[in-house]
Amino acid sequence: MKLKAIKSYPANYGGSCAKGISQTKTIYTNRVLLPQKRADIADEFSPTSYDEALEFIASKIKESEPKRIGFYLSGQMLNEDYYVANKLAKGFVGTPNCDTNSRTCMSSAVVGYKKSFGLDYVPVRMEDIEHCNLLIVIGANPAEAHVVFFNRIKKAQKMGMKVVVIDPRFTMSAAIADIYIPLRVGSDIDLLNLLSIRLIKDNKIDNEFITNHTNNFESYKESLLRLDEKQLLQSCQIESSLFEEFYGLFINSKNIITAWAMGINQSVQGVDKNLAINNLHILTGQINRKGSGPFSLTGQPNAMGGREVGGLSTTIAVHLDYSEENCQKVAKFWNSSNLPTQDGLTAFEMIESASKGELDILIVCHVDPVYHLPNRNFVEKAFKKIPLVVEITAYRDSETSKFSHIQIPALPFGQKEGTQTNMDRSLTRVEAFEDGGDILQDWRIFAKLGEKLGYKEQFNFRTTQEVFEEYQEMTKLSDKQHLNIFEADYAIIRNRAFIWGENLYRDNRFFTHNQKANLFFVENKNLSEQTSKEFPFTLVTGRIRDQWHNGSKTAQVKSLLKHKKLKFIEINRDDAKELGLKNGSRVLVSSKRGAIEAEVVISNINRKTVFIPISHRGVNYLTDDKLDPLSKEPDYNHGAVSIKKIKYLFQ
Ligand SMILES: Nc1nc2c(c(=O)[nH]1)N[C@H]1C(S)=C(S)[C@@H](COP(=O)(O)OP(=O)(O)OC[C@H]3O[C@@H](n4cnc5c(=O)[nH]c(N)nc54)[C@H](O)[C@@H]3O)O[C@H]1N2
Ligand SMILES: Nc1nc2c(c(=O)[nH]1)N[C@H]1C(S)=C(S)[C@@H](COP(=O)(O)OP(=O)(O)OC[C@H]3O[C@@H](n4cnc5c(=O)[nH]c(N)nc54)[C@H](O)[C@@H]3O)O[C@H]1N2
Ligand SMILES: [Mo]
Repeated sequence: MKLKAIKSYPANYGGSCAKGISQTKTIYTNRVLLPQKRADIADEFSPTSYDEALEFIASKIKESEPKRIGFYLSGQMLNEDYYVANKLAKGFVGTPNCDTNSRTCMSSAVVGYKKSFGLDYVPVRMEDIEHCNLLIVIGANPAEAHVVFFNRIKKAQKMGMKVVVIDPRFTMSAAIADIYIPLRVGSDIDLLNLLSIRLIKDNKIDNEFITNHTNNFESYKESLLRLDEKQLLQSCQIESSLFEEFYGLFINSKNIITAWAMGINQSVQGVDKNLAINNLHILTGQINRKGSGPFSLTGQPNAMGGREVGGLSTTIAVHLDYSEENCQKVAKFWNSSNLPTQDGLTAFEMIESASKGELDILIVCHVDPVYHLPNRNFVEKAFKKIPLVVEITAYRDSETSKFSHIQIPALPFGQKEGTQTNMDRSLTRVEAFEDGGDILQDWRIFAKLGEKLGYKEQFNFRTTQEVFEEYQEMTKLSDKQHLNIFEADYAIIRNRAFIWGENLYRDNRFFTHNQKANLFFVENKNLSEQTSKEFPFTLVTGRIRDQWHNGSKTAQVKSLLKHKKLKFIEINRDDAKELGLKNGSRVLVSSKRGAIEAEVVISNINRKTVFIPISHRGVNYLTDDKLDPLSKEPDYNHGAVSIKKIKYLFQ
């Protein structure tokens, strides 16, 4: 089958990466096609039916109590799938423990935006890049992780936009940078604070914006100016001339966008790092104008939609926090008397709770937590303590499938339909271009489970469009009606994206208590695991261009395996020399928590820093499970590891 690009379609304008194009192949390979069950994870699975499996799950839910039940959802689910799952979990099973892998992804950005501007709202669109003079890419590698957007970056650069890349690794994105800053891993707050100090001292800030639209400037400034500029620079381990070059470019650029992703968010100080970025834009008034603003690059296809639907355990639904008033509104809307009243456990907290034997049932949908959560040895032990693990998935061989008791097949991309929101608030349609036979789409599985629990009427949707329309109606409950998804039209977005929340911060009025943006003083506390004699390297993890996470789809496609190996470790040339390593050497990488093997790739990464891609399914045996105290996002990057050459007997 051939796919044809629609060049006029907004968001990607007909562009796709190699992974996207390969979707026509991955629809058929490696699929789970039958519901399966087993009593013990040591047993083989045996076939069952949707009805039998869902009846069994419903009976177990009735035997348990809401707080002992968890739902683990995904930023890759479509809005309709998310909506029905969230409605079932929070509205009718009555558990607040319904979270998503977006917790491991951009929850630090969510909290950062809310603290600075009062709302989980991305105030930049992709098209802004065409009006931008300076793009700062910090802790992100769009050349491999946002391939289509990266093409737009390159185009804008040709038109005169400058690009600064700040990353301890010399990435494919760094390769096109006008200025590349190889800062010490984990020192971003120091660099951003240094920049803010200089802007204030040289009066290169936007005084009008600060006076009229900003809170806390005086106290922020007082704390900030107590920091020592020299020490900050030293902490970043960069030359002062390089900083000056960056600073010069910054103050001479009219419109500035800062774009960031996992090198910032995935940190024990992920929220603080986000605040440091937001501060910079508040100080300089670089927000709410074309071509400027703090731009969190969202990772998964529908991580934004998940936030809007309310899939995180810190919201009930549609951007609504757990206040008494909101709970009443939602209970009335869903006609439910079973709603939880406060935040539930976040992703990793559910696993911590399982490790104490406090979880009876975990329903996992479109996500592979055993693979993707940090400190995997701990995670595996916790999973073994959950009496019933249900995995709803489209593909075989996830790491979680090794720990699940029931596996339920779902229709994959290409056979399902619905809507999703991309990183710049464009709501688009996903079409089924193949018939999926008897397999059910994710939302139908949750709706069927709802029926089995006795809520036939509340889950009586006939089509995906009906689900969408109920969700739309619910977005009217959002504060100040800012989430205007209710204005979209399911048929129209087939050809034209709907952009929600355009110009929400009109006239620089934010969604805080007094409509002003908040400055927060933040400081680098170096809270990540520190290197030691035994573990002298800092581990950074991330993506490669042609593989998608655990590779259940992409690692099946031969042409996608050509770009980079799946299980490599990047190491600095001089470090490699000291350890006697060459390209292709095999090494054992160990942390306090576990060990894995990998193949050496020598690169221009900073010294004493190594990188392992998450296409290496074992990467999280190494990673640290420290969490940011507010966003609860894990500190995946920045654990300490050792590297030992593996000597084969017959080498
Ligand atoms: N090909 C491909 N693309 C994807 C995905 C995929 O699996 N494959 N996944 C999607 C998802 S879910 C996500 S979340 C996004 C992620 O998108 P990105 O975050 O852009 O991708 P990562 O490779 O995780 O890049 C993080 C970068 O942060 C750098 N970094 C690490 N520590 C630090 C630090 O302390 N400071 C700074 N400044 N930089 C640091 C790393 O070296 C790395 O280059 O990608 C999305 N796109
Ligand atoms: N060390 C380290 N760990 C990380 C990260 C990192 O940078 N470093 N990044 C974190 C981030 S940002 C993310 S987003 C996560 C990603 O981690 P995950 O989201 O767990 O990874 P995926 O491989 O995308 O898992 C999706 C699962 O859904 C299945 N699936 C595919 N299509 C469908 C469908 O239509 N329906 C259903 N029900 N299932 C389907 C796939 O087969 C797969 O098993 O990893 C996190 N973990
Ligand atoms: Mo992500």
